[in-house]
Amino acid sequence: MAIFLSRRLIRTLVFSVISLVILLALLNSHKSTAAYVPTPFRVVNVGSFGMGYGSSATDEEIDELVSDNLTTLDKEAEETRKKAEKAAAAGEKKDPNEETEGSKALEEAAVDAAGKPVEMSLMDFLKPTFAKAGSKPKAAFVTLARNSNLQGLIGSIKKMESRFNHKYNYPWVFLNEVEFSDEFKNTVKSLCSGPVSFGLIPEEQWSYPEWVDLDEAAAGRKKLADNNVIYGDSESYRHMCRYQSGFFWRHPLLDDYDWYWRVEPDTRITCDIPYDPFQYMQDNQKAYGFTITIHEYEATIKTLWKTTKDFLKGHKDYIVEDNLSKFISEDDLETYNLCHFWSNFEIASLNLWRSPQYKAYFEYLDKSGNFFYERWGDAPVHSIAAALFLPRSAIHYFNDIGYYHPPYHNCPIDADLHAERNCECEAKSDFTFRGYACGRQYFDAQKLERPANWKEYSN
Ligand SMILES: Nc1nc2c(ncn2[C@@H]2O[C@H](COP(=O)(O)OP(=O)(O)OP(=O)(O)O)[C@@H](O)[C@H]2O)c(=O)[nH]1
Ligand SMILES: [Mg+2]
Repeated sequence: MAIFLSRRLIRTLVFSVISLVILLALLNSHKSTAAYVPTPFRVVNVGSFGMGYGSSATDEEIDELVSDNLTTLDKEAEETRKKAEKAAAAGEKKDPNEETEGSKALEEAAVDAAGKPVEMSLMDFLKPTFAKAGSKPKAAFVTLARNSNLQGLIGSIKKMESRFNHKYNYPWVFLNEVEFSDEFKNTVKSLCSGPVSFGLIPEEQWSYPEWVDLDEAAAGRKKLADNNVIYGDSESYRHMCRYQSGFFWRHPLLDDYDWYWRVEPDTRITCDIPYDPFQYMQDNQKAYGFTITIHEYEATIKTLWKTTKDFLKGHKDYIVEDNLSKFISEDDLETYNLCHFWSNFEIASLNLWRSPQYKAYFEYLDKSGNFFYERWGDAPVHSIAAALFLPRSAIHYFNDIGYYHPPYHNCPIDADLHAERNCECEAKSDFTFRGYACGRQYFDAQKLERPANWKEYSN
């Protein structure tokens, strides 16, 4: 009897343990698929457009954010980075005959033996990237900066690490047209939890191309400066915009990556990011992700739309079906409404810019010289390309990522999400539905229903 009872007891115990293990496994698998899926939107028709202005953050707000005491985290970051660099160095010693899956292979597949582009849609070009669904994305943060941006960058990196990257240890690539100082390198290395590399920009990518007339460029700068246009007289700003449009993704330090997250000085991630946005992009066939939309200063892009239309005349097939063109034009592409994704934050596919379609578009724009004669920004250039050459399903609004670039915030206006993600931004500072933003145009173009409470945050 005693033996019989204890056998029954053992069987019950074994059964309970197995059930518990199965239950835990189920819960865990549910978490891993659901974790990176941001709040879904429903698809319905939406209303009209109005004017208003977003609220600005104060200098005190920035100071308070910068002065965060993250010393323990910094040490942890440095230790993790060292480990990650060792692992990366070990990985570099791989078989040189191993087939490369990097940018070179993709670009080679897009041309024939004679170097002529093969007929291939942009989504076909991106297919090998999306075929990697489920595997860890080849991704890096990319920061273009001057040595003098160091102080502004410290806060940006600390927040990115504490809100997201300390769990993922993605690498960071810093680019500059002059050598980074030792102080710059040592400081940022001590803050990043992943491998860090520093790249020098080739001179021909940060200087005037031979077809640009320098007198005409000087006259163009004077005209914008006389009209008080921001950065109107700046040459370096123009080189920066041209570089961000046509070159950063060609830097050899990025060759092995599929994805990048652009980070600028003086920006802040203001809510926890408890999932991997790169993974979300890769697994869901997204090619371009953003947080803030805004109107461009018309004076800086007087002929951008005309030049774009001229280009499209020869490349009608580049405009894909079910694109996001309504985001950039409300009259069937007759005129540009100045809406764009604010490119100081981008989580996107490097292969989008490496595609034959985008490269041809950039070359055409560049030949006009108007990155210099006018002051074309990389934000409208990227946005127009994404809105026309990608299906709208490949463009993603990270409504759940709290982000601040002076003077505008993307801050979740959903109270539950705001609390769940530990946001430090104020929902009332959210820019999305203010008149100068383009959230309304975006939601319309994507046929998304605006959040129920959007009007409270609209002026
Ligand atoms: N290396 C280098 N980086 C630059 C230069 N000018 C701007 N950048 C970087 O390019 C990015 C965009 O420049 P910003 O000055 O922030 O331009 P912006 O965001 O339009 O304007 P702000 O409102 O001033 O932030 C930032 O990451 C800067 O650090 C430059 O001359 N050299
Ligand atoms: Mg900036």
